[in-house]
Amino acid sequence: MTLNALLFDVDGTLADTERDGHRPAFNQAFAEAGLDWHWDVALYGKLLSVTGGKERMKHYIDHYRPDYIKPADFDALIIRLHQTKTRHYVALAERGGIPLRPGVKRLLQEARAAGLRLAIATTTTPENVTVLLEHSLGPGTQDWFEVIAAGDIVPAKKPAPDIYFYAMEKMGVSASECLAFEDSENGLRASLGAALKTVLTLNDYTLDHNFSGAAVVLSDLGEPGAPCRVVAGPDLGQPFVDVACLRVLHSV
Ligand code: XBP
Ligand code: MG
Repeated sequence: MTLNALLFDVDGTLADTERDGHRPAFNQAFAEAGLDWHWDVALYGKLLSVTGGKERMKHYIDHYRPDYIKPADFDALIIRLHQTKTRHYVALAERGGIPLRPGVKRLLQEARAAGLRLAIATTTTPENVTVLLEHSLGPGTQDWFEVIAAGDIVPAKKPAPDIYFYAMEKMGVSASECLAFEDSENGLRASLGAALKTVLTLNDYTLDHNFSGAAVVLSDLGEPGAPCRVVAGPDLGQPFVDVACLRVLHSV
């Protein structure tokens, strides 16, 4: 089967959004609501085991704040906090405060030129994706993606494969003609659960994750002047990932 489509995760894959994007946005929302909740860099790394911002806040309360007495309208509070958090995240991304990871823009441009179809499959909120694309990839670039599958559109978030199934169904493609791009163990479980060969680019929060099953594990996608490192898997034979390299990874 030839390679026809690339499916991208967003957080940690297109950009390092978690530590300096989502985390401070959560903290701003907590402070604005007068709550004494605060997520430092290390704690946030632990909380990332739960995907989805609303789910993550509930997990924090259940596992780290036995002292907190939930109000009767706790679920509504979580929804309000998440809306405020999204507002702060969007404002940061609009200021261009969240740069793309190395090689992402180059590979997307090359993939488009090669006629590959593109989609997004992420757990984060849709507005977060569009603002990141518009301000970090460039104006109008959300149109590069045939499908932006995001957030609560599927009830079961990663590591469930549902968001990938949703994106592939919308595109009318089968897993065997696609490659997925992920950065985390939960993301990889989702993509492998959808039978997708997966290119893994790790980051500081995912260094010690289990990436068995990935087609290749890389430091990043690399650039001509800034080579990537192969952490596990086949030698690329070149310093950066391009479409030719993706076709080889897809064929084995
Ligand atoms: C991303 C997530 C998201 C973000 C926060 O995981 O789990 O919850 O951390 O975004 P993945 P929201 O990269 O595997 O898709 O607050 O909008 O959920
Ligand atoms: Mg991710």
